[in-house]
Amino acid sequence: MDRRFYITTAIDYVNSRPHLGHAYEKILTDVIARWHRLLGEDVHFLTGTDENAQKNEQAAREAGVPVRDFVDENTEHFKELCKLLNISNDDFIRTTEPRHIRVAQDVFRRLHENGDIYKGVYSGLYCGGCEAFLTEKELVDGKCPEHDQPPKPITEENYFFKMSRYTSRVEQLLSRPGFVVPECRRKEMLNRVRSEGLKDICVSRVNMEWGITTPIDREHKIYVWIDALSNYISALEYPDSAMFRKYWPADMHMIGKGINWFHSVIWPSILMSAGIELPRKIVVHGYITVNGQKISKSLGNAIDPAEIAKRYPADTIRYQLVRDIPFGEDGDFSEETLRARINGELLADLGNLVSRVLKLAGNHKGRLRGKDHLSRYLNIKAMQKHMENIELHHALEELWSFIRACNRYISKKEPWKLEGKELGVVMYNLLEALRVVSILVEPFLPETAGKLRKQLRVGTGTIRDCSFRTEATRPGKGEHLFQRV
Ligand code: ME8
Repeated sequence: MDRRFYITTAIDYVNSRPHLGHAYEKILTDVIARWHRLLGEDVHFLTGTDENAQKNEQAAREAGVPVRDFVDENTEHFKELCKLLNISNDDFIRTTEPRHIRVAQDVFRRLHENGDIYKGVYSGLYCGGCEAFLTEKELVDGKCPEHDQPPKPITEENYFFKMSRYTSRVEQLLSRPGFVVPECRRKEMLNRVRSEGLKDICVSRVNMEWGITTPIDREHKIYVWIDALSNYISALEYPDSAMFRKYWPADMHMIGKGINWFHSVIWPSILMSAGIELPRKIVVHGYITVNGQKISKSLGNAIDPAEIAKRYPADTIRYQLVRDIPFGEDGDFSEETLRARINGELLADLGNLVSRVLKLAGNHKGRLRGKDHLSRYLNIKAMQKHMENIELHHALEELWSFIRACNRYISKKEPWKLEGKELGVVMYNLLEALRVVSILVEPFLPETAGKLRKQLRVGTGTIRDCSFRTEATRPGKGEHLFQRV
């Protein structure tokens, strides 16, 4: 295979079960991963869990469960979520795995060997939600704006990473359009680097039982963000595996907007110090909100995606989240909108089209051939462009405009009034259209795509199979793709 494509999600804290925001990030990443498989690329898709955080330990204590059992149990829920939503990840990394611990320590050792680690006393405000020290400037009314909680003052003797050394290189990196998308997120980071520069950061913590011990001092644990970020290379068995050589640098790190600084500034600095190539792109999505408020465990308004997935097919949840939230923006989730999408675009546009076409096709025994104008309504190039720009909602709209064109074509041709060769031509165009839809819809609605292929009696395809062939395959029986809700 010619091109390889490595894409990752953030790894989730396991202080509680997953919420809809976690589901959203995995769905977005899955759509892109599946799209690149359609393009014929050799895709590696990584997700996983961030298990060494202090807040996981705290949550376990509060629950009265040994930390290891607690993180084991919650991790299962994250793995389960991936299955429920048909997430096609190739690997799932847990930061408590030996393969990760080894690499996190190796990265820390490299920073040290490069002369970028020194000991100092840190006095600052720590937000347990962010697992990060905050500056006074970042607070709103004395509270962390992400978690709506006041940070705790901490004074500790820690190891520091000389991130200040990388200010100009990181500024250069952020000056490159496309390194962070959307563009506004890149500018946000660039402006912050230009106004504040990079400060040295604390990369170890003392008096902690849970976490990865630093390779240079047994009393210290590696600061959880340094540990967590290295998952992107530990899962490839950095430094000298075939996997690492093949897939690194990552093509995309998909993350939520609250952790952009860690990915666009801190992660590149670490990689620069350790002498590792930089990722190609940081892709930043917005937040799922409920009544306009970010959902999170600490705000107590979390929606359990597993519970939603029990009541609605995974494909419909995927569709609603991708379709209704312009990529990069925040978007509200409500079951009402979900139901409207199911009854509307999914059932009325796609479901209806498929059942009409298959029913009509049953009445025609002759040949299925004779191209007319229908394929002109399909603009794959536009779809491809939108996917390249990570405007997933536009790509989906483009595909749906073709689906609607097919419905209009039926109304106009009135195939129920046709027979013989004429009917064969109309059915050929509709069946070929559906076959192409079954390919292009796969990244968004993988289960529906499978059902469609089965009804059409066609196999899986790639983008190369999206032009109309000379003759359509005779389909099987139609079944409903979606149920009205
Ligand atoms: O930040 N809507 O973990 P996390 C959409 N362990 N996305 C959301 C969201 C919401 N309401 N809330 C959170 C961490 N996210 C770290 C990451 S990566 C080396 C370490 C996103 O469980 C969030 O922005 O708090 C992040 O991308 C992911 O979910 C995991 O969040």
